Amino acid sequence: MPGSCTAVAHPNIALVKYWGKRDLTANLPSTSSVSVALAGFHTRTRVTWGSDVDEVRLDGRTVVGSQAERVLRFLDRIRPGRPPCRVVSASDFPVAAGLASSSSAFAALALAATRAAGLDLDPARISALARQGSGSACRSVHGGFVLWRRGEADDGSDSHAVPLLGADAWDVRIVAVVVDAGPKAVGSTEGMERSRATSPCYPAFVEENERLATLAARYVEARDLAGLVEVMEQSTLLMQATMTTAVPPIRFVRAASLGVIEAVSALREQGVTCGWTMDAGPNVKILCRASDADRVAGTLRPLAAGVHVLAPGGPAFVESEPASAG
Ligand code: 2P0
Repeated sequence: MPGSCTAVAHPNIALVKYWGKRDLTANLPSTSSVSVALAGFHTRTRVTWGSDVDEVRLDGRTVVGSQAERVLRFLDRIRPGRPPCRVVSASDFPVAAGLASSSSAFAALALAATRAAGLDLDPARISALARQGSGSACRSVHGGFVLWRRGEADDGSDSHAVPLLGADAWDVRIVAVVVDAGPKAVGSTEGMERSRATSPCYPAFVEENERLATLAARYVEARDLAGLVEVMEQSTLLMQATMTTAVPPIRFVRAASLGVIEAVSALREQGVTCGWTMDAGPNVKILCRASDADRVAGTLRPLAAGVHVLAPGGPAFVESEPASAG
């Protein structure tokens, strides 16, 4: 059954954070999280199942070593003893956008690889599979606003994302403010494990973040922006508390990040419903109404190296049906 398939996925950003794992190999999270997919940015991945040799090309270059191994090990999970595969993947969003590409990368890979292998899995199964490549990728299988339930099962079968609200169902925007496009000092996987293992704040984060995820899902379904941004900021601050009290500490916030956060507070005092979040880096993302996005972006542009205004994006999709590779 050799075949190939191309799939496309959007990256997502967390509104309530995934930070810490209860199982390191399967990427089972300590808490549930909530996210929104970002339209306008895509990862497009073609998988050919049954090529001459294993080959992984990312953004126009053949990769080897740990980068290739991470992709190939993922394919091994789909079918142990698989034939050699060719994976060609490219993302169209600039590194300077300050957004993690692993969420869209493993969502597109999970969809393309299963279809190319002749499997037609439901979105929950594809989401659970994508999670094993990179945790946040399970959320990029669905579009719009998404809840990733932490799940209880040891095998991770109930730890996958579920859709809350479609991309077109709520007219909001994400304003991504780039203050520094440089590489991360500490990767997410290492940062969350160090926080879990050494921060005295970590147990409080886990307890409170689970409550915030439930609350955020309700605010999304009610389209309550004021409630959602309050919860989003609280989850971000709790995550940062675990980072800054880890041993040794992890500090992503820069002076420029704080300048953006203060400007967001000032906008709110002027009556604009909006809130900020940050992830494992110095850049700041603001959630606001579509009708306020130009004002928010215009206010923050002088403080930033770059500003992107993004609408909620749709689910991962297959671009071409599986075709026989001969
Ligand atoms: C999130 N982050 O919820 C959180 C908030 C970063 C900060 O998911 O180890 O690349 O591959 O499961 O998904 C980034 O971590 O980590 C992330 P792995 P991933 O979006």
